[in-house]
Amino acid sequence: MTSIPDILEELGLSDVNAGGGTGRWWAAGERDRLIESVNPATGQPIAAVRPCTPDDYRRIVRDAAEAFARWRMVPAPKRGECVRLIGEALRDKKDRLGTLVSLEVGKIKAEGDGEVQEMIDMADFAVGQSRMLAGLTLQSERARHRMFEQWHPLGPVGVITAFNFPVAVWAWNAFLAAVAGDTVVWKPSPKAALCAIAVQHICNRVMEQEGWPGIFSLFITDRTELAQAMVEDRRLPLISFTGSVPVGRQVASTVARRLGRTLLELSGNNAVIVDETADMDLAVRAILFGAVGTAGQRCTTTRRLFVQESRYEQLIKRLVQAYEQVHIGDPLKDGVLMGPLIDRAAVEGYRAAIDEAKQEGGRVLYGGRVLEGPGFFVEPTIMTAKPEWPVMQRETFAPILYVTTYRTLEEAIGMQNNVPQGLSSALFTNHLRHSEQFLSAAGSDCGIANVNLGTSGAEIGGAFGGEKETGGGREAGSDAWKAYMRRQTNTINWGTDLPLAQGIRFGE
Ligand code: UN1
Repeated sequence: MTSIPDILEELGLSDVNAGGGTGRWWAAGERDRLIESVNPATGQPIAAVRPCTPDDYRRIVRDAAEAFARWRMVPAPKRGECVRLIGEALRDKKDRLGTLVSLEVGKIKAEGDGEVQEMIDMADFAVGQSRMLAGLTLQSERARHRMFEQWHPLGPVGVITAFNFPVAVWAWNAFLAAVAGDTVVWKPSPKAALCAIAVQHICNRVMEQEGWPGIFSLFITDRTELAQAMVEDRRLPLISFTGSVPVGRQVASTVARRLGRTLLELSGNNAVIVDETADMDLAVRAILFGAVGTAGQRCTTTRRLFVQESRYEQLIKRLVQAYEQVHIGDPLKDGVLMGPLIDRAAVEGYRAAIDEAKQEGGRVLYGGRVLEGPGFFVEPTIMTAKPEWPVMQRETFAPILYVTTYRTLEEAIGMQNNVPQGLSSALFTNHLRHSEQFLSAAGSDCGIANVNLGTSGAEIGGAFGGEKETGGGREAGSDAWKAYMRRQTNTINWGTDLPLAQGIRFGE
């Protein structure tokens, strides 16, 4: 494998002086404090990054606001052309950037590369969207009046992302925002600062070549008060936040206080239902990917499994066999399916959830142990559990799958919906009526509902997001672009009279 310094250099992080596995990122920023980027597979630092100061923050937002004043007047298809070139640059760097994602957050290489592919797909989507930021023409009730709507750029927007999708989630937001005419201030997770710096470099090199510096900017901090300043900042009309429910609640109330807009992608607690007619091969593969993929650290991870009681024995037997084949280890090694959790705290969260479920009376059917040695590795785990237990009601960001049996589909859908979160859901069935029931108004209450495929691994073409405590936001495909623009209703009177709406006569 190429060394860490090589990878950093090839990604244009030449300022990172990485020697012996440890490096430093010397940018503007706090002189005396560094944020260490740690490889979760070894527990060793990769590089250290200087966080932004309050002064840096003020400058970043001032510049983003100034750049917005110019960018909003560039025709949208021209903005799309910049994003097209960014997509090309990402294609060129896919392998290297995918490796950096693996190194910094512990995803297996296929998933690190997959995340970069998700950025590329998003760039392509945004390029097309740049010619389709269309408003409606509406029918005026007044003669010789034309009524229509237009979508205008919104402003500099704030994007706060989590460690688990350190590059793709920014792209969902940033590429749509950019074609919409917004500038983007990105606060990445401090646990994935290198990925953010690398992406920022790749994109900004393109933007500078095209004569558009300052459209994307990066604000790295691990200080709550600085993140809070960003969320409170009236110059950012939209804050897009991906993370936990407790932090999302704070973001939402802070932004609501200034009557700004939020786009929230918060916790999921996603379930798979396997009915009596399900194709077991499909179900087992989908559950394995959904529950074990990314070491259970996706917001779409399968955390709950409801099995029709007649299929329970068979499904558990096959799942355990599949889990036994999962190689855990260095995420960059061929054949490894599960890398580490992000840090020690995540390992403690895993341990605590398993202990709590055991105390309630849950049985471990597979796994359940923290692995010795360097790095933050755990076993993927299957446990029996009851849906009302608090541990099954909340999202633990780890590969723990809770299993419960059911008799009727109504019962299964009821249990599935009876949690505070509402992101993703899936039913495995060959029964037409079950499928329709699951997708009906009385079916799954989630933002994503799938039949015969799992809860995770959504493609970017659909709107991504969920209901209830998941926050209600929609990102990526469909009409998610509207969140980054302001709608204006326009009426033009081309007549010589001034008829009033609702037939009102005034002073005539
Ligand atoms: C996330 O975990 O924050 O659907 C996003 C998926 C990915 C995105 C997950 N495309 O699993």
